[in-house]
Formats: sequence, C-alpha cells, structure tokens
Amino acid sequence: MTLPASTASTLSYDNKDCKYSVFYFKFHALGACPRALLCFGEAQWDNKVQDLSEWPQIRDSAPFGTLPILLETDLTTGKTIEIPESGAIERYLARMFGLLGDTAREEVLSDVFYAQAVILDTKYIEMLRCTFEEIRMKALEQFLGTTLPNWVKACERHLKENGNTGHFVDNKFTLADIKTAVVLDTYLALDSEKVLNPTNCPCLWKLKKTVDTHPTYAAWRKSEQFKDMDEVVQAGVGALMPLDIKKSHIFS
Ligand SMILES: N[C@@H](CCC(=O)N[C@@H](CS)C(=O)NCC(=O)O)C(=O)O
Repeated sequence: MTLPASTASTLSYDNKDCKYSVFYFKFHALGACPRALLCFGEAQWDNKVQDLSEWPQIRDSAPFGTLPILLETDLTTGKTIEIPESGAIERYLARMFGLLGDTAREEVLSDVFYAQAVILDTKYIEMLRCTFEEIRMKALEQFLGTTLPNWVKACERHLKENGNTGHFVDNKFTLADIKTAVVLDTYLALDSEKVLNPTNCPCLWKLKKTVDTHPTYAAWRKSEQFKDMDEVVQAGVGALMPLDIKKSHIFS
C-alpha cells in the first residue's frame, strides 16, 4: 500500500482533479461496489481487468496478494495512491464523493446499513460459495429461508421509518444505499422471488430502483463491459447453484 507520507493533505477530501483505475477480475463481486461508487461520483475512471491466468505471476506485487486495488492519480501533480481492501476503497470513495452523510448521525446510519450489507454478503460467500458440493443446496435453502429474510426485515423496518424515500439516510444517497443495491444483484439472481418482491419488501425495492436508475450508474450497468461480467458470473456461479443473472436487471 503506497500512501504518501503526508496523508493529511491527501485525505482532506478537497476537490482534487483525479482519475481512478479499479484493478479486479472479470466479474462483479468485490469490484462491483467501487465501480458503482465511481459512477455516483461522476469520476473519470477505467476498469482494469486482471486476467486470471496471469494472476499467479502478479499476486506478489499486490500489497496483500488480493484484488480489488484502487489506483488514484492526481492529475495536477501526477502523484498516485494505491489502495487495497474493498472496505477501505469503498469508504474512501464514498468520503471523496460526499456519500458518507453530512453529520455524525447520517454517517453512523450509513455505516450501520453498510455493515449489514457487508455481513450478509460475507455469509453468502461462506455459506454458498466456499462450501462443499454436498451441502450447498441445503445451505442455499437456509440462506433463502432464514438469513436473507432476516436481513430484509431489518432493512424494511428502518427504510419504512425513514419514510420510504428510497434511501437509508433521509432523502440522500449514501454508501449504505449503493452497497445494498450492489449485493442485492446476487440475491435477486437466485430463486429468491418469495422474499425479494415488491410486496414483501416495498422499501428495499424502491431503494434498488433509486440506485439502479441513477443515470451514470444505469449506463454502466448497460455497458458491454458490465454485460461481459454478467456472463462470467452466469457461467461460474450458475454452475454451482440455480442462478439467472438477468433477474438482477429489474430496473437497469
Ligand atoms: N479482504 C479483501 C479480500 C479480497 C479477496 O479475497 N479478493 C479475491 C477475489 S474476490 C482475490 O484477490 N483472490 C485472488 C487470490 O487470493 O489469489 C478485500 O475485501 O479486498
């Protein structure tokens, strides 16, 4: 991780003229939220796809041997910052683009529901992806029957209290909205219709629509690059469990 010595000025969230590169593999997973945030920030960015076959030779040059990595280039000074760890990248971009709320109250609300989306996604990966073939279908039943509905219920309760604005925090976009909409893509693609539908979770449905119809993000979701990654996910995850990636494109 190559943060410059004087991080105070680098992290002061002034209006720097920057461009960004997201280094990740050719699928959504942990690359999806950083890419979405760059759309919401109307940033100048590109998607650097790491070929899986070349990854073993490159792994040692990554700070923690993993991707995603965000590269920020200050266009005025030419200085670069390399940031690993998806959570750090997401919070950094959210802060840069004013997506962490404007007060401590707003920030903590965003943090809580951001954390919930991260925890749910970690459970999904542990229960369904990194598991044995023999128990995957049983784990899917438990995820769709208990884990996902519990998360949906908690989100609905808060979103309703917030007036069903399509946001977790008042009437403004925060990291929590964006992370939630991103992780929902995966669950919508599963056989989750009983849980994820406009009658059972009207407020989450509205949040998903509010995020996915943001013009810059909607354009990214319709891009060839995004479609290519959809295909990779369909082939890879679809080989492990029933999945139809088209179902994640309800609104864009
Ligand atoms: N805690 C890290 C985990 C990153 C991670 O495990 N990335 C995986 C892809 S999803 C990876 O780079 N795998 C390649 C490897 O481990 O060699 C983060 O959140 O960024």
